[in-house]
Amino acid sequence: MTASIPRTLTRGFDASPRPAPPARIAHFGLGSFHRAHQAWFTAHSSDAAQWGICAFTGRSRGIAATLQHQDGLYTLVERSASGDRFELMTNLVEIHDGADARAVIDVLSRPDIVIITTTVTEAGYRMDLEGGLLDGDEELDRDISALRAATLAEHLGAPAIATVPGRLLLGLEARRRSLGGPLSIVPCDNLPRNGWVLERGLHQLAQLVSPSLDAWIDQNVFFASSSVDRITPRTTSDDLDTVTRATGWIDAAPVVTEPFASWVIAGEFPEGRPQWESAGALFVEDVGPYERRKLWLLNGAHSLLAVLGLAAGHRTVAEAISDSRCREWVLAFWSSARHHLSVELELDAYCHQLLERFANARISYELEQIATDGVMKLRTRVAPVIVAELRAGRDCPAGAVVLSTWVRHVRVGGVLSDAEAPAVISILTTSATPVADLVELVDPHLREYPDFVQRVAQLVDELGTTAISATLPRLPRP
Ligand code: CS2
Repeated sequence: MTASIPRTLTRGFDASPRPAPPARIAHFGLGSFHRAHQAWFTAHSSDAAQWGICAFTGRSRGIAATLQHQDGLYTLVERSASGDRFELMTNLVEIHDGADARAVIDVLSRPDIVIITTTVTEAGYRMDLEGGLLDGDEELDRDISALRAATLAEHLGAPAIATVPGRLLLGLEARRRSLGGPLSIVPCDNLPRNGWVLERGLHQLAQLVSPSLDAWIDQNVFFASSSVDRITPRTTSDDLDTVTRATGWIDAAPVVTEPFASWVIAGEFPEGRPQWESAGALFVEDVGPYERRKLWLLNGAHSLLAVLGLAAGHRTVAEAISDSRCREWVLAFWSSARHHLSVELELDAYCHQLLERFANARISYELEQIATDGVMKLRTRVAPVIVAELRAGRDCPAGAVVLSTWVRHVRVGGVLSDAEAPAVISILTTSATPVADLVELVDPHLREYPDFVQRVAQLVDELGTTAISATLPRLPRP
């Protein structure tokens, strides 16, 4: 008897019928998180057969060719502390390079496409937390000029557009011209008030590009806000082998994720949407309380572990949370955050579950991955807790420790991959008061609390330039 040779995934790779659902959702930012989260919720909705996804790549463009080769099919590996579950995902029906302007125009012109989702990282929106477009963003400025020219022309052509807001605007102009009708946009990044921010930012951009497009967006585009959650590490080559061994097929692009998944959404979908609630999504009037709980407790702890854990020589979240020093600081940060979170949201159970999720050592979630874009992440996940505590007349020791360790890191260890690295470098090379300026870069509100800034500066001095694993501060004992 000969063992059967594993075959590469395609819709017809074995005898099972795998019809592609009709394309009705466009997604920007085809990374692992999208495939573990929004695609999973859509695939598990009761009307999944009606909702196919056309996805555009973001920063990792190579994935387009790989997934096209597999007809959009991929394996989702749900990795719990005790084992793996394998699911074949079939609802990605078109994959495009995000830089392909003709594809953006074509997809968004189709009236059947009624929802856009985005996972483009917090920095990818090129907006501040009030939805203001970033000053001096050269790529965005080039996109504005290209979009102005394109919207004035009789045919849109295929302008080279580099930024996500620029691509969204190009697609919306195409839709306006094609009379494609209204649609809803659901941002799915860890940005506070993400729908509101994107709405304001896109309107500003549209005003600079074409006032009539801006008016059309006002009438036809519905912005939802959403809080997303599923810890999804980078796929490794071992994961590819694991999939083949367990399933008998070859998948060049599987996604590994934890069993937990949550999606809280507020918004209008006048042209319909998948029954995401049948897959466990929660529809609410106001995402705010859920968003703060998730951003501060999960993401705040993640960023804290990234800063302190890397300093202590750890590689993954599971390693860092098992270090009692890191764990104590997480608990201290949570105590501060919980003063400002709704008690109705079962915070004890939520934190307990988080500790279990973080401790799942079979999920190898790299601290370096979380440390990316640290300035924006500290601003949205950690600084609001510090500011809220200081405003309430309380201290936030965990906040001071994480900021000082981060400052020490960028001064001594170099800036990690960060969209705001130019601002950090400028402070480091020109400022007479670098600690205060770095703290202020993270959150200008902290300027109002000189004693706190002074304490961060003092901690930075104490940390010095020695290897931190030896000096990572301990939580003071009462
Ligand atoms: C993480 C998040 O990398 C990071 O910044 O904190 O990606 C986190 O894993 C997800 O938000 C979990 O839902």
